[in-house]
Amino acid sequence: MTASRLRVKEVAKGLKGVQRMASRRDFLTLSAATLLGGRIALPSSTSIRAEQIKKEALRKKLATDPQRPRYHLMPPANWMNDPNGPIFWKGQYHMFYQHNPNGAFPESMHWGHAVSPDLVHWKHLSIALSPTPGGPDKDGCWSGCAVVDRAIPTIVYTGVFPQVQCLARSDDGMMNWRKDPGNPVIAAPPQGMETTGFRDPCVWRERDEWFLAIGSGIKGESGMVLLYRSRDLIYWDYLHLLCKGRKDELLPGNDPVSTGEMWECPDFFPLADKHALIVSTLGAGRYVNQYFHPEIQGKADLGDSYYAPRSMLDEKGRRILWGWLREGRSEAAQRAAGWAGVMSLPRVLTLGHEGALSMAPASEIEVLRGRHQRFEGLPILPSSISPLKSVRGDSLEIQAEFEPGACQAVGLTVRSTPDGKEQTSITYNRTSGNLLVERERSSLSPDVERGSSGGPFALAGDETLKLHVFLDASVIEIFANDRACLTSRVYPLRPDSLGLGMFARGDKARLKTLNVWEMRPISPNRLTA
Ligand code: DQQ
Repeated sequence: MTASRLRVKEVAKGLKGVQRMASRRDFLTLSAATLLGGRIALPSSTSIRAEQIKKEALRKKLATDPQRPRYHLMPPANWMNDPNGPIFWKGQYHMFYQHNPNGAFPESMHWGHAVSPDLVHWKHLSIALSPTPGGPDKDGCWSGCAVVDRAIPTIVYTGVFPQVQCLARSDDGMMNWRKDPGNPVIAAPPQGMETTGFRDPCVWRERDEWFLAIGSGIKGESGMVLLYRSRDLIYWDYLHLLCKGRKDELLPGNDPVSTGEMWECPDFFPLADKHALIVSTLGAGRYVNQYFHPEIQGKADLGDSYYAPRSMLDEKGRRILWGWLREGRSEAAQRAAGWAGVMSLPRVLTLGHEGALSMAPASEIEVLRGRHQRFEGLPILPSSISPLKSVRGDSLEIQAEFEPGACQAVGLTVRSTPDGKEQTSITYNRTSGNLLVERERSSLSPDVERGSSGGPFALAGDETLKLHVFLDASVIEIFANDRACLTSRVYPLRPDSLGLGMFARGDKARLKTLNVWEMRPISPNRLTA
């Protein structure tokens, strides 16, 4: 066991340590003023006005952008990626996230902050963390977690560059955050280790000690998670590897996913009588003497949009997982849109069949259900689409159960124009044993990801196919038979891409039941809060 006391005690002078609600721009202005020996250099009223006009124009554009979801959380504008430090505290759900408030591109990471009483409706709060010029996070406040230490909410995050671990605390109910003057609290990976990365701390408590798991890896080998221990969140001892991947490991079903050379955003927690570790792959296993032994591995989401998930425990004892839904269109399109990145719906984790992780949408979302329609016992003829003509919408919750019979594939078409020029299929392909979102015709735009996205999924014997689908503008989140999730992004251009239908290929199938609800937005516009 290597002991490394890594805290840098040196306290830098000047501005380091306090970082709060001021925007990065205000903060830079304040820094400049301080450096100018107390003379305050304020931006001119003309430039403030120009900035306000620009912001107002962006708000207006975003409020009516048909690609912006209406019931998923996202920042009011600009870039977002990983969920950070989700935490239930004093009756409210707090969500932080990687955020660039200066544009719809990943640069100069801040921690955005939103709060919710019910997991569904959100209020945006001031930015929690911004890079401190000259500080260990001068190039960005990267991902991490939030814990409560002796009643004080504390963020543990990665400062860059180089990648180091930092602390920030709040004394006023998570409104303002002060950085620890001794940051970084962990200044480098364990001595002698040549890592591919050293970031995204996940902290938990066991009796009177804190543990910290950090994402890392070895070049040419595998991803790994390093384990540290501390009594006070400040002085950390490196213990050992909590878990390490195996080179070119395949997931069950021979899914050709290498576990990679770097594991980002480890999320480690107890679940029923097991522990779970979520990195870029996911699994459950035993946690014995601070070592994690995976028993089952799989993908948190079969699609290509869901990434960097983080979980929280709420007051009901539920383990709730959030993920970043990345965009599926070009960087230029994202910049032009003025926003990028969406938070997934909250997913409640349980241990399912044979100890595999099972995810279900939190029941709180049902509060958004509006007009309801139900269909029952409909035959689905092969090789054509049977539209459900009375249903239209890009903001829907759908629960469908199919009897596949002898067909090769069965599923739903969503976001279809009446002429089918734009349409997306959600397909269970029995022949290939996959669940897919087929996006060949999702959008007339040349600037979007096409092709199928999905992965291995098989029904047992005469099991029915149960699809629970959430459509929200450019977001599609699918939960299948309580054991698979598939998230995708689509960007239909035509305003009439609102149709819902069903299809079977190879032979007929049958729709047992379909319930569909129009979903209410969580804010009067598309600005989330
Ligand atoms: N995003 C963060 C990193 C993390 C990555 C930077 C995962 O901390 O490893 O925005 O998406």
